[in-house]
Amino acid sequence: MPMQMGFRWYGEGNDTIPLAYIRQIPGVSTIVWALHDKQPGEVWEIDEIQKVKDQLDPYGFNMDVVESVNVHDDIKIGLPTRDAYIDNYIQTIRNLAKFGVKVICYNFMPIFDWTRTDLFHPLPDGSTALFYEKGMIQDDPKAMADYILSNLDGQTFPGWEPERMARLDELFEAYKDVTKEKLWENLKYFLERLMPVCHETDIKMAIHQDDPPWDIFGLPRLLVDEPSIDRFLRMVDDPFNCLTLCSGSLNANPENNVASIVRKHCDRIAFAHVRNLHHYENGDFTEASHRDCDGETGILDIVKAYHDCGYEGYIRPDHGRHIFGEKCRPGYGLYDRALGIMYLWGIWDSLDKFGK
Ligand code: CS2
Ligand code: MN
Repeated sequence: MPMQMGFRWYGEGNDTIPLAYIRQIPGVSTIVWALHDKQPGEVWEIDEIQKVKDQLDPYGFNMDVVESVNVHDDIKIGLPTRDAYIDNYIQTIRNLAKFGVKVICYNFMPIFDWTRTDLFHPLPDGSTALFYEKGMIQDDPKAMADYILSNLDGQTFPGWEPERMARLDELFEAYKDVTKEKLWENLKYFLERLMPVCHETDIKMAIHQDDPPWDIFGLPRLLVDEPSIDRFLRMVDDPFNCLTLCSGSLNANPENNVASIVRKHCDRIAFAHVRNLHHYENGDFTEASHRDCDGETGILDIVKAYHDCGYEGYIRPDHGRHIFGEKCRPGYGLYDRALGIMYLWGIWDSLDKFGK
């Protein structure tokens, strides 16, 4: 079996891209989905999941991969209330299992999900892409949140829920004693409670790396490089404790060699995100097309590593550029991600046919 191709879709009424179009991209079998109107910590109910299934079924897509079931801040902070939120998470896992879900992608970043300083940065070819200007992320998380929220046109943006962003002061206060070691402990506590349920339901927990892979606004970030990934997998050494290996998140630090991490931990990668970054000398970076030579992430080496390892897990193109005049949510348009998929298949099929 080859890798299983997925496409992230934000749901009916919350995504500009019709499922009918996604079906026309060759080789997509999985819709990577989520209930985007849920707050972290809430149980995903059966009837709500059923609604998504009913939307996907006519197109023949499976719903094997969820991205993401977000983790409540109380779990990350380690508050006494965490147990009730973990109970809810477990109930969500059990409900998802009824629909054949196999992989849950999540992250353990304090307060924010991925962070960029420009969501529509113009590129020389006339397209736009996500951009990270290192010098701009200094000390004003509020300005950052305002900027991101003002660019959403009423669409949801995971990790930047307006309800949470309105409580930023409170959240920063709550995290003030959460050191990096404390955060590791809280992650371990969370996963150790989940593992028995994962075995029982055959669902893998697949952590996404932190994006960018370094501390921001004084908040600790854990999954940032090969040693921290090693530590994570050893810490809860269980085949259901897996990775969503994100090439772009990791390669925001150009020292990270993603292909070598693939080779080392292929059996613990449940879900692969592939995207390409172009780095500037001052540490800024922009997201580029998936084609290897358009960035420095090493897309050819990464896909070859998956192929050599006989990867049979799920994969998806990650953020794309905004091209052909498309109006879409940042990073998640149809066209560039469809091109990305064809590029990934192109590499994969050539390796299949012509060998090493
Ligand atoms: C995205 C993330 O930054 C990325 O690469 O894929 O937003 C990802 O969806 C979440 O961090 C997963 O929980
Ligand atoms: Mn990713």
